[in-house]
Amino acid sequence: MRISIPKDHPRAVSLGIREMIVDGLKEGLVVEEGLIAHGRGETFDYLIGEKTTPNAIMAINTAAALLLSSRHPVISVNGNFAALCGKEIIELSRACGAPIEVNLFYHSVRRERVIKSHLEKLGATDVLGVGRNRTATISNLNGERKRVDPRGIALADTVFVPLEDGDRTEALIKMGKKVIAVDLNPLSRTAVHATICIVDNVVRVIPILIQIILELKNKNRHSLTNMISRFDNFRNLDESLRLIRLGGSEISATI
Ligand code: PTJ
Repeated sequence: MRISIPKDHPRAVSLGIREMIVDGLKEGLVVEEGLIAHGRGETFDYLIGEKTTPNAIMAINTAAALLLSSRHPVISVNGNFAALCGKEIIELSRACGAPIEVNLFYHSVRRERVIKSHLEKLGATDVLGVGRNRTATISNLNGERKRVDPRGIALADTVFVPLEDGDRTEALIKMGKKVIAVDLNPLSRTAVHATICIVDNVVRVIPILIQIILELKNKNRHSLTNMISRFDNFRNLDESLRLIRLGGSEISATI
């Protein structure tokens, strides 16, 4: 039985997000290991003050520019992302014209289908990477995640990969693709290897990303390219670490 979280509870938002993951587990979207991954994310979220930092905004701006200037951007969806951002994934796909592809670390055909139908119920029309459609291969990668859809990740020049587990980002980069990651842990392999890592909670990132994409939509290619070339992923990650170190007592007093 679930107790209802009082709205004025100081940690109501964080506890609410936690419940979305637990609901996702019950619906078969999320694996048990996804709860542990979420807990790791919560820790880093606590350390950055559970808010979108100025350097995360800079990374989101650059990610929007990259998605808009890519020929074949693709949004990769795993269990946690589907549970936390179902409706927003579809809005993001529409805003930047990127297809949605399911790609799972703890792969099962059943969960692939549950995620697909969850997204379809929310309005998605063509969810890639499900069942027999996974006929292409990502080189330099072991496990089920190497099997991808030839119309999606295989063809993509840019792959958007929230809550990633590291080695796939490296493999995609080795294939010459650009990777936009969303990872609360600025020390993770994903964060370090991605073209752009947004160090923030995916729940906060996606609505801001959609809004910025809509604002940048009429910009010409030259100004988008300029925005991308000004971004330095390592410097941005360093800034996240600096804010974590600075936060200390100031953050713990507020959350
Ligand atoms: O659905 P599957 O089978 O593809 O599995 C998905 C998980 C997330 C379980 C799998 O990819 C995994 O084990 O990931 P890791 O290696 O635990 O990495 C997840 C990363 O996401 C960690 O660095 C966390 O800090 C980060 N993270 C967790 N929750 C969030 C997050 N980053 C942004 N927003 C979050 N809400």
